[in-house]
Order: sequence, then structure tokens, then C-alpha cells
Amino acid sequence: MKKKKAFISGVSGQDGAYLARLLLEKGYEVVGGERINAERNYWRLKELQIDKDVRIIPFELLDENNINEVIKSGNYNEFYNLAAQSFVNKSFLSPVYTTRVNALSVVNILEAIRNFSSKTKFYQASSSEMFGNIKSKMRHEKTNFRPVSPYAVSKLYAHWMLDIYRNVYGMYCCSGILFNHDSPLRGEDFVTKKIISDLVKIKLKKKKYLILGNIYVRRDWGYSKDYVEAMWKMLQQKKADDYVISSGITHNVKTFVNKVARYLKIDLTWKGNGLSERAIDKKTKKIIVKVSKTLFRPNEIDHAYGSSSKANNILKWKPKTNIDTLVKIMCEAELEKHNKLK
Ligand code: NDP
Ligand code: GDR
Repeated sequence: MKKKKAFISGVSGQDGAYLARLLLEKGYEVVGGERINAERNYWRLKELQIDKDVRIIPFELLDENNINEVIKSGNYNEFYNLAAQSFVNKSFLSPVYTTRVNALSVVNILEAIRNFSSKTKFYQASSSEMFGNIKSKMRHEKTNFRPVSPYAVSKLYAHWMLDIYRNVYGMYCCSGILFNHDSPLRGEDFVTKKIISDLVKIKLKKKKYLILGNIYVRRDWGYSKDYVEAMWKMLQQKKADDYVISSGITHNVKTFVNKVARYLKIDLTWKGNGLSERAIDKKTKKIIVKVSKTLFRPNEIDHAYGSSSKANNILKWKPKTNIDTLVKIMCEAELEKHNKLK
């Protein structure tokens, strides 16, 4: 049987790397898109030992001609659009750039598929951020959207355009509305990776303290390796549809800090409140976690979790990794990184 051929935009990112590995294991020919002019940035593919197995070609979301060329010449069975300006905080500083990269590019991709490759199945990396702040804390596929960041609005634009291409042009397009998912391959800017990276350095006496923003926001965290399986499953169904992918459980940032500290055997005690809240290492009596107003977001989603019942029923998908195992996996990888540097 002929190998299936898949294209992954954002292959150098966290999900891109895990998805590439999954598709290779399933016998796909995997082509990955790399930003034109990007510094060669394959550390995640190397980490998973698949850098030699993925064919990398230039792919730039801001370049319509490039998008057309990639889709025209590729003859892909499946196209996973994971590339994005994915940092919510940055979107407040660069709303126009975020919109161009995350929203307009998706219409260009959809148009290119419609014009040149109408049999290609399309997956769009949508986000739980699109729900924003609404009364109900639990979110599912029929929940209304009320985005609160330029990032979320850009993702929602793409999500709704995809719906139009599916309904009006009959294209096979799926939108995965994913809640936070992290891993040892997570970018350093994101809170889970930042907490683990800094607490490990503090443990090894390479750093004095960790500075965080709002530690009372709650997130529904899962493991990227589990979540990319849901992406693939979506494109294997008869009917294209949208799915919420989540763990269904929330914790606040402070709890995540406590879990990491416990794993690293740092005995913490919290003192104060508001901006003067801090965590002290009981053994050294030193402050090792501080809160800073500068890291608070202008708009925030305080508390939200997802229901993946639809994904569970139709895709037979459910998360395999709970938060404690995720903390363990991420801490072990971080400790191992420092061991190798010795
Ligand atoms: P990452 O930030 O790790 O990866 C983003 C990828 O997009 C990188 O490969 C980056 O390339 C690429 N990229 C950025 N700008 C461009 C551009 N202009 N042209 C081409 N490529 C570009 O994200 P994740 O892997 O965590 O997330 C994957 C997708 O899922 C994103 O769309 C994100 O918004 C979405 N998402 C993520 C969630 C999560 O919790 N991880 C939850 C919900 C949605 P480079 O290496 O050159 O920077
Ligand atoms: P998020 O992830 O914005 O949910 O987007 P991030 O890890 O950046 O923030 C999670 C929560 O932690 C709070 N926070 C801090 N965040 C960061 N980055 N740094 C800090 O110091 C800090 N202190 C507190 C934040 O305010 C926030 O509430 C991720 C991305 O992967 C998106 O692409 C994706 O769409 C969503 O998850 C679902």
C-alpha cells in the first residue's frame, strides 16, 4: 500500500515534533515546514531522534506564494497546521503581527487546498483560549466564544473560516480546540516550563529565585504527546468535525509550583499575599519564588476546564497522563539536561 503523506507546519515546535514522531511510527511520509530565514532549529526533532526522518521544506505563514507552492506541489493526504505565534502574552504586544500569522494565513492555506489539492484533509490547531471568560467554567464544543486576547481572536477567526470552508465548499477540515498541553519540549516562555527550569536551577544553586505573574489563575494541563494523538484521530474519521481536547481538571499556578517543589524535594512555605506573596525554602530560609505585577496580563482567563466527552465517544480518545506524571516527566528531563552539562 502507498505510504500516506502528511505535511506539518510548525514542525520545529513542541506539538510539531511529537506529531511528526507519531506519524512516522504509523508509517507516514512526513514533510515539515520550516520558517524561511529561521535559524536551523531542530532541537526538538533531535531530542526525539527523528531529525533525519522528517523532510524539511521552507514554509512561511506570511507568504501566500510559498503556501500555494507547498500545497500545489505536495499532494498531501493530510495537512496539519500547527504553526503560529503561540504566546498569548506576546499577542498583547503585537496584535497585528499575531493576526497576520495566526488568522489570515489560515485562509490562504484553506484557499490553496480548495484550489490545488481539494482531497487534502486539513487540521487546524485551535485553542481553548477562544472561549475566553464566560460564566460557565466547563467548556465544550457548543460553548459560546468570548475571547479576551488578540491571540484568542486570531485563533477564533481561523476556526470560523474553517467552518465556512467545511460547510460551503465541502472541504474536509477539523479544528482541534486544545486546552494547555506541555512536555519537556515546551518553549521556555510558558509557565510550566519556566517553573521547572527555574526551580531546577535553584535546586542546583544556579539561580536565586523564580518570578511569576498571577499565581491564582487555573489551567487545564495535559501532556503534548497524548494530545497529538487526538489530532491524528480527528483526520481519520469519516466526517470532519471539531473536538475539545482537555484533561477536565484544573490547578492553579501556585499548585503547579508546589507540585514541582515537592518532586524536587524543596520544602516550601508561602508567606504574604497579593504582590508580596512569596515562597520560602524552609531549609535555607531564602525567598525562592516572588510575584511581579509586570508579569500579569492585561486580560486573563481566570478559571476554565474542558470536557472531552465528544472526543472520548467518537475518537475513543482520553488523556493518559495526569498532572503529577507530567510534572515528573518534565522534571526528570530538566534534571537530565543539567546532568549532561556537567
Ligand atoms: P510552539 O510555539 O512550540 O510552535 C510554534 C511553531 O510555529 C514553531 O515551529 C514556529 O517556528 C512556527 N512558526 C511561528 N511563526 C511562523 C511563521 N510565521 N511561519 C511558519 N512557521 C511559524 O507551539 P505548540 O507546539 O505548543 O503549539 C502548536 C499549535 O497549537 C500552535 O498553533 C498553538 O497556538 C496551538 N495550541 C497550543 C496549545 C498548547 O498548550 N501547546 C493549546 C492550544 C493550541 P520557529 O521554530 O521558527 O519559531
Ligand atoms: P497560556 O500558557 O497563556 O495558557 O497559553 P502560559 O503557560 O503562557 O500561561 C498559563 C497561565 O500562567 C499564568 N502565569 C504565567 N505565564 C507565563 N508564561 N509566565 C509567567 O511568569 C506566569 N505567571 C503566571 C498566565 O497568566 C496564564 O494564565 C498556552 C499556549 O500554548 C497557547 O498557544 C494555547 O493556545 C493555550 O495554552 C491553550
